[in-house]
Amino acid sequence: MAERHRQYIDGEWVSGEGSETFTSESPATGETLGEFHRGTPADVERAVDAASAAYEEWRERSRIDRAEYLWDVYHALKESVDDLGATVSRECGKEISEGRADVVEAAHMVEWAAGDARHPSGDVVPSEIPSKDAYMRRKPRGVTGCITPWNFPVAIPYWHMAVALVEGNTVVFKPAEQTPLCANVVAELFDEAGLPDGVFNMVQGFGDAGEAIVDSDDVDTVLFTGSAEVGHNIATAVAEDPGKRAACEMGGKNGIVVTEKADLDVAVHSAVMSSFKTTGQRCVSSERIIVHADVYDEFRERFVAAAERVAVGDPLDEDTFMGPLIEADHRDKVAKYNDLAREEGVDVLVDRTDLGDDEIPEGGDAGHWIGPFVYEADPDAALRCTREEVFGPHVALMEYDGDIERAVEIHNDTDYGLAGAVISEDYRQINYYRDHAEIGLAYANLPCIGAEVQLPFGGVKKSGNGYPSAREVIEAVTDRTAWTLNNSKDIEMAQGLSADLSTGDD
Ligand code: UN1
Repeated sequence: MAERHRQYIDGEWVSGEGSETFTSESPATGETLGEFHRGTPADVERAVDAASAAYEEWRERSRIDRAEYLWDVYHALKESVDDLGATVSRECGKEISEGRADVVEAAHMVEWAAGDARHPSGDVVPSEIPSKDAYMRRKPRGVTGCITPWNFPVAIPYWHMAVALVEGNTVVFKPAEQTPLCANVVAELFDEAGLPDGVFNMVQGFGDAGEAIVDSDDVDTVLFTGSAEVGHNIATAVAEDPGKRAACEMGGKNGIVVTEKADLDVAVHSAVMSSFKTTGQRCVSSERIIVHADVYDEFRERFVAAAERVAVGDPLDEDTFMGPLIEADHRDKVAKYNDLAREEGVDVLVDRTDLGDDEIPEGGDAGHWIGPFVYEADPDAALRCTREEVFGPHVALMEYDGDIERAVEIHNDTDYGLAGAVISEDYRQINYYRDHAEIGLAYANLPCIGAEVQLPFGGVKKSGNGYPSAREVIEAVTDRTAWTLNNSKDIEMAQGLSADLSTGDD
């Protein structure tokens, strides 16, 4: 019988308390990729205990020493771009260049965090008193729970964990249940780097394991990337405990504005990349393209032609643009949103909901595949299909008339605020968008996917309350301390406060 993959707790691979197992299956072919012990809340408790015990020693080390372990992880990631990239594609269905990019992005994040260890940390702050030195210094917060999604099964775990570890926190990692094989490699790389026991722990499981992390009194910080619903529940639960902190990065209903001054080659290319890469399953994917009336007909014709042509197929084939959706349940959800759009009265332009047999690779389960769905919607109609995140290749074209202010008004008419783009050759329009689009990641003349790790990553409104990447993770996993030192034998107070101890007797 094939080996069952285990939990990684306190430096050991352990089966865990429960007897249940689960499997990972390729969404493209249904092939079983591995069998895993299902972690329980009791396993989370053990992992949190191990992380708490390891914390005291880990936090006493220098940042530079802690980062040394991450350089090993970085080199291992760089060497495994092809192999691990193929595993990513097999397990989550992203086409192969995206599988490799996931590993490259992970390596970049680890490189950023390890390199940052030798950069200044904190601030030197002026004081009113010449003999006082004042600083902002950082302290690690303790045990960090990292709950990560399936769509970037290698990169996002490192977004969270590389920084948390360099800053002196210990970690309990709960990866998405859809991509346990990739998570297993993430854990193996930490194990091979020789991190001290208990500094990194992983519990493979489902929502009950994630909840146990969020509810644990000994977890100080929760970093979450995933759905708006789960992120909302985590933020609400953590808010009950003022000593605990959650940084949650959730979804979007991201828009691209194509103005009358757009270069339409750039517009069509950007829109296709933003809407169909990862089969629309990025939190930054675009489901709304807002196009000026003067260029609408030409844009529509070209975008529709591209959506008809997009190659759906085997994710391991270099010619594929879109692989399958992650799960049959998710395909049902996306197909239901396509039906909903029809019920809401939109004009459907491209409907590849049901692909032909020749488009589904041999052995592929039809229940996972879907092609582009493109429709025209009235921007003033307040439709559910143009407001709710679908997380699939489901795209509304919205025609507007008027100036950039009108375009941005439509763009911002959603509860979400993660990513977006403006396509225009006019710098005034671009600057207006930059200053007024209610989003955290804004692009001009580019797709709204493909962020680099050294930039902040996160949204506003319903898209999140945190920035779980690079420098911004430092804010989440550390506490700032004001540290003031007197270099004189005299005590001098700020604000002109008297330091005279006279009692009035003499
Ligand atoms: C996500 O979709 O959850 O900006 C993350 C991007 C990637 C990360 C996406 N660097 O497209």
